Amino acid sequence: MSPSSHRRRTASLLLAAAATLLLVPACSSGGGNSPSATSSPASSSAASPSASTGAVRITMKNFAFNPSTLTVKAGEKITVVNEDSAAHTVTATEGKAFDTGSIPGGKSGTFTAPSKAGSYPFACTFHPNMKGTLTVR
Ligand SMILES: [Cu+2]
Repeated sequence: MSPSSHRRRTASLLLAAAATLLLVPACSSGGGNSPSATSSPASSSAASPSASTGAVRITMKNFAFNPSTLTVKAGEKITVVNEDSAAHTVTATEGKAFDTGSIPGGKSGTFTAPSKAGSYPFACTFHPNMKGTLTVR
């Protein structure tokens, strides 16, 4: 009767710490103040008038969803970009409403919003503390 299950938990904590260490040196850009003296051009119609498809996007970075809460239209396609080195998923926590499956680090995936209006909590199946909420209207 030895409680050996405790060892497993310690091992996974070590893994998580190692993954965090791997992530740290990734951010090397920045560079402080860039001398952008250009005043924003007035009346720039930069955004294309049509092409609203695929505009909704979730980025995964530093083990978090960004944005973590978002509102989309029913059946809208959502692009998921994984900027971490670890794999992530976007998985509905209730009712299997949607699931991207595993998205490897540096890759992207898509899923389709449910056709029924409501609030859909989601999480990463690998990192359950990565959470968000998708609202369908
Ligand atoms: Cu994850």
